[in-house]
Amino acid sequence: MITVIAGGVGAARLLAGLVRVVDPAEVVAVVNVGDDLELHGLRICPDLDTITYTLADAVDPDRGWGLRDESWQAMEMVGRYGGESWFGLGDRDLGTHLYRTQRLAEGADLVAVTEEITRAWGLALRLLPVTTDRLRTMVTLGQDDAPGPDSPGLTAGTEVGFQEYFVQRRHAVPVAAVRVDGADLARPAPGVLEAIADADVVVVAPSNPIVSIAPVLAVPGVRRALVARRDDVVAVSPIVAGAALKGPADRLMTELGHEASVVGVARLYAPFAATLVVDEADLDAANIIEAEGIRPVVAPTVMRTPQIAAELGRVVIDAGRGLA
Ligand code: FO1
Repeated sequence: MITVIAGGVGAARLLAGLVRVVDPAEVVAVVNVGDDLELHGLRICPDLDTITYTLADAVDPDRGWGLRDESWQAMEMVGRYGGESWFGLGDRDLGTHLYRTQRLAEGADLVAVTEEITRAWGLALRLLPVTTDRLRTMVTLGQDDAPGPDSPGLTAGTEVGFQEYFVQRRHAVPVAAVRVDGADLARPAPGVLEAIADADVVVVAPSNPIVSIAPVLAVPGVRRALVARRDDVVAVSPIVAGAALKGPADRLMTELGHEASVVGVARLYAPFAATLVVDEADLDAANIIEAEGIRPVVAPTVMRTPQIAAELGRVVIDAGRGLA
């Protein structure tokens, strides 16, 4: 079994590569739910849906999230009434949130509903929300020296939900702190700790270390379960040559006092991962990474094509099995 600690887009791309080199039924993704939000009375799970749509080859390739061939009539109607239309919910995507919300209201839990949705898309891999309890990544905004149209002069110290930071303000504002609301009371969903304990290899996907990976590890018991498997944990750096490939991972690391580089990622991940896969662009950092107590493996990590994603999947599995 290959267990993958997963956020959104980067994790979805790696998973799409992994399922081309191993039996998809052997893959379990433990997925972040800290990005989730309630909007229009609906429960929305961006990371679960991004992975589902990507693996079903239904995701919009340009956005990396949401469905291709989407229309936006419903949100236009909401906007017409002055309702909240800043979070882009497409008309087909809304069907997912309607179904999930109804099933949760009927008393089904998020593990069961996620299973129903992935099965409906014909996926063989298992997606597990890290918890079925409430978990919300909250972002405290820092001093914005260049207020723009996306951050209407908000004072430093304002705390907003993750999507209000990431989408509504287009993450165009500095961050002073990130916390995971509900982490202290959340319990790992059934199967999560077993998926980590029983895996041949545990993979930390190239997701945002601060707002995708950290919230998963913030659920009591999860980080400890990873530390116990450290020798078999392989992480893939989301930072390449000092920059994030998508989203604010580099800026968030800097704003929160970490080095936005593969060395900064190595320092964050060394306690629970024995191996860090970095892109060839970071070959010269290999010895510094080693000094941080984590073994570097250098390979192409920019998944421009499904073939590169599959090759990266192969590298990750071999590294986890001590073959690379
Ligand atoms: N990201 C955006 O940048 N703008 C959006 O309007 C947006 C809407 C959206 C709707 C459903 C969904 O599943 C994801 C959506 N995302 C949007 C992406 C989402 O904010 C991120 O994928 C994750 O939360 C971070 O990985």
